[in-house]
This record gives sequence, structure tokens and C-alpha cells, in this order.
Amino acid sequence: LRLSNALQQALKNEELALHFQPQVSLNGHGVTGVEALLRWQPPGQPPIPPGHFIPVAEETSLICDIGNWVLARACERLQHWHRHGSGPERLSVNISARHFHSPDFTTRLETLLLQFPACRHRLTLEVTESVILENLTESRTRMARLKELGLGLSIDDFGTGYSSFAYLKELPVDELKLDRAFIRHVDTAPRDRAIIACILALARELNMTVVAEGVETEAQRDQLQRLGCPAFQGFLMARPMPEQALLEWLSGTR
Ligand code: G
Ligand code: G
Ligand code: MN
Ligand code: NA
Repeated sequence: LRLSNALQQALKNEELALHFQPQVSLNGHGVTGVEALLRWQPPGQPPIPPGHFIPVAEETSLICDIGNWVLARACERLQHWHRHGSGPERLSVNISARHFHSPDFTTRLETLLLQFPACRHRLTLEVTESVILENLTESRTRMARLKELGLGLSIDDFGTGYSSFAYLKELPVDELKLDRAFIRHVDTAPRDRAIIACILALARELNMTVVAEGVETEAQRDQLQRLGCPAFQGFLMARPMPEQALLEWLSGTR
């Protein structure tokens, strides 16, 4: 409860910030997108990672306030980068279940896209499969509407839930993010490789792109390249970083 109050205060006092982690393509040069990752920076204290406060926020509607802040901030930055010809072409944001299923989620996004039109076709929403399966009927309607708005849809932590693949055929998903758990042993474990190869083949057939998460070593990246994985995200390529560092990192790759 104390953490939750402090977090509410932090939101008001603008102690939240977005950091950014690049995603790169096969040749290791092309930047395919960037994921926005939330940070809490209390003044005079070390930053608090999202793993510590997102679960607390998710217990109440505070996650909707935080999520709306994240969306507004992401759109504002995308619009700014577009106007200045800087920054990445695409930005992904993480969306929690309660926020995704909140009644005004799509109308808020419609409003944001009117205010920041450059975000159409540049913003991707990352949801986990458990978010979708919590209410498949509603998710289907909602995702169709989000596609109409020009947003990208990505399944985060793909392959770790208890679900079947069946839901994929009826949802307008653009991207699968291969969970770190499969990547960790990709260079040493044939079974993990088999699963990844299978997901890559599935994604190709369904016209979805794939991003491998948590790529930390060259051996992992090389193995993923051999398997035909189109995009990579992880400490090997770049850590999550503040905006200024991102812009410098991007200018180094151009
Ligand atoms: O950076 P770190 O590994 O601590 O992130 C932990 C978790 O927090 C990840 O699962 C990530 O998806 C989640 N997360 C990061 N930023 C956001 C955000 O803006 N909104 C939500 N809902 N989750 C986020
Ligand atoms: O659940 P989600 O995929 O949104 O979580 C993203 C989290 O993974 C971020 O908090 C980010 O800091 C973390 N992350 C990104 N790259 C790596 C990596 O190479 N190794 C590890 N261990 N974590 C990573
Ligand atoms: Mn994510
Ligand atoms: Na993930």
C-alpha cells in the first residue's frame, strides 16, 4: 500500500521516465524498432526497475493511469522525433491486462492519434498472450479496432503461456516476441532450437514478424541468424537507455 501511494505520487511529480531498447535486423545494422521500458526515478534515490512496481500497480487501476502516461509520453516523443527527422521509425510499448481491457482504452488511443498523427503506423502495442486469453471475444473486437487505427500488435513473452496456437489464427497480430527463456540456451540445446524453428516457420506462414528477446551472446545471435530469425533485442545489441543516449546510439548506426 505504501509503495502504491508513493507510486501515485511519483506519477504526479513526473518521476517516471521511458527508457528505450533498440531492436535490430538480421544484418545487425538495420534498426527495426525500439521498445519503451518504464523507469521510476525517485529524486536522490537509485532508479526502481519496473519489475518492482508494475506488479503493485497492476493490483489496482493505478496501472491504467501509469499505462496512459506511458502511451501519451510515447506518442509525444514519436511525434517529436518525426518532426525532427530523428529517432526510430517504430516504437513498442508494453500494455498490462487491466489497462488493455479497460473500457476507454481504444477511445483514449483514438484521441492520442488525433493529437499525434505521426504515431499511426509507428506505434506497436505489446501484450502477453494471457492478456488476450483473459477475454478472447473482447480481445478480438478490440484488436480489430486497434488495427483499423493503424497500430501494430505484438505478442510479448511468446511461447511461455499455457495456451495453444489456435488463437493466433483469428487475431490480427503483426509480431511475436520470442521469450528470453528460449533464447538463453539456443546455442546449446537442440530442443530449444527446435521450438524456435517451429515458431519462426509458423510466423512466416501467418505473415508475422519475430523478435528474439534477451540476446546476450554472439553464440546466441549466430544460432538465431542460422535459424532465420529476422530481428533481435538484447544486451548484446544495446541495453535499455535514456532518450539522449538512444539518439546518439542511432546516429552511430546510420
Ligand atoms: O526492465 P525490466 O526487466 O525490469 O522490466 C520488467 C517488466 O516490466 C517487463 O515484463 C516489462 O514488460 C515490464 N514493463 C516495462 N515497462 C513497462 C510499461 O511501460 N508498462 C507495463 N505495463 N509494463 C512494463
Ligand atoms: O517482458 P518484456 O519483454 O517487456 O521485458 C523486457 C525486459 O527485458 C526489460 O526490462 C529489459 O531490461 C530486459 N532485457 C532486455 N534485454 C535483455 C537481455 O539481453 N538480458 C536480460 N536478462 N534482460 C533483458
Ligand atoms: Mn515487452
Ligand atoms: Na518479453
